[in-house]
Amino acid sequence: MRSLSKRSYGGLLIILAVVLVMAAVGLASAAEPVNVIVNGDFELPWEDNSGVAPHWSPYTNGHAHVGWYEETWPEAVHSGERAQLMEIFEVDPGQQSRVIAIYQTVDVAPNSTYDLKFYAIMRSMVQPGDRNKGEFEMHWGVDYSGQGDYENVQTWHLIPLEEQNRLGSTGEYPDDKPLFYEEVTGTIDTGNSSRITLFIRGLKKFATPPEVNFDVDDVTLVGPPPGSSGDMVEAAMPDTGAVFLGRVSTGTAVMGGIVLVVIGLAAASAVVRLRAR
Ligand SMILES: [Ca+2]
Repeated sequence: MRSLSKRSYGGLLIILAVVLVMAAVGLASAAEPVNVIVNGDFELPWEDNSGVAPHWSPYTNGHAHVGWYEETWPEAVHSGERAQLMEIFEVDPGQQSRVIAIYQTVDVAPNSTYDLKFYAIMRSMVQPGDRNKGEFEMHWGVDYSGQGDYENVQTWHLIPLEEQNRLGSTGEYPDDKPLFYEEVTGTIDTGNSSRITLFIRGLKKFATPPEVNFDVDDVTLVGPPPGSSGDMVEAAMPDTGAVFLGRVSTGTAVMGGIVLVVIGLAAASAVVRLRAR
């Protein structure tokens, strides 16, 4: 078999160099994460009388008195001057698992992982000795079709929260402890979705009299900018030749980019040396 001429060898090296530099630039410019939630701190002034913060929508499965309110009680606000308050009481006789929720549909990058974080308070009128018996719960869930359809949520993630006295520091001694927010975290893998809906819900399981309130503040969902290809890059497996999708941090991508730039430059200088001969 005829060996490669110097010229065709040089041509191959040029192509290799160009490919490597392009790959390096692509990796090194891996976009910085962004928060895709709008008005997650609930600070935009309430525009109507629905009680639901701008850019958020309400959901309930009914059969109870439910209400959404602009929370301005400083003790029940995590940041700034506002939070989202939701309440349930007067459940219809025999009804179980009544739900109140807010949701927001956002654009996301597919094949990416987003970090969800928010803060919540769950507080009831239940007597101290009867709290934290599991009558109330909070959850978050995702409609991966981005249609804002509650029925599309397949998994509800239970938020472990302490059930506090609804009246906080204004309660009757000795049940007059100030309210406190608890941090909630989770991850959302977008799969092939470029648009998803995030639901945050409160649940009252039984048709008992006590009122329950849920406060939510500072919701963030952080990941690759919508429209980007996401943070999953293809990587070759040398042993099997298989290709897998893995999450690559920006730091790793930049390091990989630097390595590829060095390899590309080495290949390019080899071309120059070959041509100089
Ligand atoms: Ca706030």
